[in-house]
Amino acid sequence: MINSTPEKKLSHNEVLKENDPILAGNLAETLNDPDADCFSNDDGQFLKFHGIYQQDDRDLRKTGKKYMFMIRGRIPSGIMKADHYKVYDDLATKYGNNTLRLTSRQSIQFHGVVKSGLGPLMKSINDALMTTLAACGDVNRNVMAPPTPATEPWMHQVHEDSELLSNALLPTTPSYHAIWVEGVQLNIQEHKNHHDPLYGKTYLPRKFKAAFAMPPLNDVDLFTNCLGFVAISEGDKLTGYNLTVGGGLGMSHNNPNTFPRKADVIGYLTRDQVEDVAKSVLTIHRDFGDRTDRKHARLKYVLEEKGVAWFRKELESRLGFNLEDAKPFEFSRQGDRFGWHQQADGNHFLGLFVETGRIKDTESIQLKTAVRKVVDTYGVEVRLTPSQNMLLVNIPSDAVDAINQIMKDHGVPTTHEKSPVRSATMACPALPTCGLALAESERYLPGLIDRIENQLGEAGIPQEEIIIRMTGCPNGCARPYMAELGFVGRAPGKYNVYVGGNEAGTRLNKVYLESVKDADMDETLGEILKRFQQEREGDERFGDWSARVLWPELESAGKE
Ligand code: SRM
Ligand code: SF4
Repeated sequence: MINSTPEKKLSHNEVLKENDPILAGNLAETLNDPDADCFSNDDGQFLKFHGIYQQDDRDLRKTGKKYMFMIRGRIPSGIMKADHYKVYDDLATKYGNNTLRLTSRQSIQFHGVVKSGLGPLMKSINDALMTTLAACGDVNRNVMAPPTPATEPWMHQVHEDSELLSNALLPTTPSYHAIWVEGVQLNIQEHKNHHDPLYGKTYLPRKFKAAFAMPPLNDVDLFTNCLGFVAISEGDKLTGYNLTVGGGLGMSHNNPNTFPRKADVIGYLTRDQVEDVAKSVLTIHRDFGDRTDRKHARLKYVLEEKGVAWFRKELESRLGFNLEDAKPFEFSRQGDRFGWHQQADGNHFLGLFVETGRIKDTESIQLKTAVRKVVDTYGVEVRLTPSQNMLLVNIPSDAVDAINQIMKDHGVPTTHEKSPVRSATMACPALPTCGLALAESERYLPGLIDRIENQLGEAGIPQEEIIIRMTGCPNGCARPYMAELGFVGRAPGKYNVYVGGNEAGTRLNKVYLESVKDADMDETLGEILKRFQQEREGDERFGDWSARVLWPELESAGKE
């Protein structure tokens, strides 16, 4: 079923998929052409399904387009064996810009890869038995799950379910292997009738995102996902999951048909039902999502327009069984644990704050080299967090001192008590790589945090933690709409300021000020933070104070 009407035409991407259901385009042909520095626009759409974005360096646009590629891995739950991390690290140095970009969905992106490096990089990832398939595109993306070694003895079962889901929702196109491993251009005509058992011929109307969470921790921002599983346990046993459906954050400025939406809780299922339920939710998106308008094509709009009761009925009729009602659960916090902690099995893990998710070496901090040294020497497992940070896990007690020394030698802090506000930040990449950026984000936020640290100091609350997130446009890649204080780019040097998200990640924030200029940022934020210090009740958090005090002010000013 394709959702178009005589009045509304299918979007161009739908036509592309219909005509080339194996998503091969002319990719291999262009890849093998040494004179081509880029792919056609249509092939750019197919590339996404293979985990690749064609970009150009926006800093250099004035002197002509310099094409380069962003490649995103598929790393379920953000868990990486030491050997896999080493491959990423090597490839970033050899073919990328010598940085690894940890993403807000527990993956890694390479940036700045030129076309001659694309083929070798992709082959190396596959040779190491990893993949980038479906890291982007109209398919299920990287599946998230809590990465922090916890005390619950059943955590590994959540990771097993996350991996199972990641594999079960992969598309079956033969073109990925043909292009990136064999370098062969498949004949599209011969595969015109390819019909993926799950995705059909035309895949989903838009991207689809899934996550697992373990209450009371909501480190994955569960309610921002299309599909969510909330682990429910009894005693020492994981019994099943509550199902959440219909979250998503992307919106466009001045387009009221687009908005961030929190997922609804639908019901409860047992562990053995995860795959069936996930596939049925996904096919509801496939069959009912809007294929005429890509800005209105996410599953969240189906939920918003058809309602939860309709959705549950449709889901149960596809499943052939009824879900139980959802079990009680509560989220109370999000974020990562930094520094050294003991795991339930007696080993240790080290949580490292990675500013804006960028693993790199600078003069003062050689994070890339330090992590690599630890991974090389101790073979530790690397876990990526949904807040763009990194955990080194399963470290025996007798390696702790030596690892501390390696970190110290490279200027990498292993405690983050100095600035709680900095440790709770996220920024999307934005300029110069992202083609959609309206303003800076990754390059701007660290400096803004310096200024916010000063403001907090002046307000007499230097140790205050405020969850701050910034994006260079309203698509919401660093989930700014769940932050206590969010900044969303409107134009170069101008940001909308959002307030009122909460620590549990269960409340969307609201726009408080529009188009605040960089030059006015200190005064604006200074005033808000001063008021917060004066008006907060007890140890009320910034987000809760904003929702209690600033939201009603917005309402009475008629700004809602
Ligand atoms: Fe995103 C598009 C980066 C998580 C909503 N996102 C993009 C692109 C690919 C730009 C483009 O389409 O040309 C960005 C690449 C920039 C670059 O140079 O690297 C981009 N998104 C990212 C990452 C790397 C941000 C980060 O700081 O880590 C995240 C990669 C996650 C991953 O590993 O898979 C990333 N993007 C998100 C999230 C957060 C999440 O999923 O938890 C969201 C909001 C949640 C949601 O999906 O609703 C998000 N990205 C978008 C959207 C808006 C989609 C919509 O519903 O309208 C776009 C635009 C689009 O798809 O057309 C987008
Ligand atoms: Fe690009 Fe916008 Fe996503 Fe930032 S939020 S990475 S600017 S699409």
